[in-house]
Amino acid sequence: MEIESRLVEVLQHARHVAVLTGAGVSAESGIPTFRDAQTGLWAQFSPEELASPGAFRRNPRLVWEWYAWRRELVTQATPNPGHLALAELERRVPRFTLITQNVDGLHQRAGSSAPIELHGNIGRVTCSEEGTVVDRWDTSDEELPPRCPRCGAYLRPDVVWFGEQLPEAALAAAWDAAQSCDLFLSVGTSGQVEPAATLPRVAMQAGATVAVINLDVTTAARPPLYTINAPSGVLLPTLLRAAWPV
Ligand code: BV8
Repeated sequence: MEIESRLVEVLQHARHVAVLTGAGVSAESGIPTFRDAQTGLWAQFSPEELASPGAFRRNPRLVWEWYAWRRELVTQATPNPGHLALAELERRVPRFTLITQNVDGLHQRAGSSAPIELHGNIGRVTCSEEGTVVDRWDTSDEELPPRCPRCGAYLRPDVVWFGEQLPEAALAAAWDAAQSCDLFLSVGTSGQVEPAATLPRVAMQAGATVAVINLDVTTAARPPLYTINAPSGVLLPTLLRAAWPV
């Protein structure tokens, strides 16, 4: 796969690389992307219907079980070469910021040191009233969702639902990185969900080179914008090897 030499040069000389990842980066780990997360049992629901406070209020058990199903998928999954390439990239450049929309924790398992989790992490559970993380709860009784051992409210996944605010510090750190980086990679995201989808534009307006790596990218590109139609698990290792041949 041929990568534009200009982009490789920008990467080799970049002071600060920022990367935004979406569900496409975990697709090659066998985790359905958000748009096709609805397979089989869940086909009759749309993510926006299940990933919202309203859905949890109306049917807490259904929402809890959807996340339990996805948590199981994530536990079975392993980081793919795209995740591993991003963990290596962090070691190759002077300053690196990884911003992820994914809630699967695969970047951490691949060795990325401090990904900014804009939408939370499905591996964590919080009290739906107190907002604090709950590590252990009573699994003896059948009731789902389980209840907070402190206040008795339902437990919920520690993810940001549609209509909920993103964690302020995470969003601010992501915005800062987009404004100060000299190379911004947007990888495996359809760019449908705000405010994450605005980050590549913030980087472009701040003068960064932006590369969009996706399977269905269509925009016509000319520097400082690059678009590459390729699976991230193939493209990212290829990009690293082009910049830093072993
Ligand atoms: C907010 C966690 C302020 C949960 C997620 C009306 C009312 C209320 C809100 C809104 C509204 N209109 C707009 C909004 C804002 C809303 C929004 O953007 N809605 C969209 C649907 C229009 N945003 C919010 O609500 C956010 N909060 O704005 O607060 C506010 C508050 C109240 C009212 C207004 C504003 C919160 C958004 C966070 C939602 N939570 N996840 C969970 O996971 O269950 S979002 C979830 O969907 C993911 O985290 C991810 O961000 C998103 C999916 O996007 P992608 O990651 O891009 O995945 P997708 O499947 O779409 O695309 C995959 C791509 O990869 C594809 O392009 C594919 O081609 C490519 N690909 C596939 N395989 C590969 C590949 N690429 C490379 N290699 C491969 N192998």
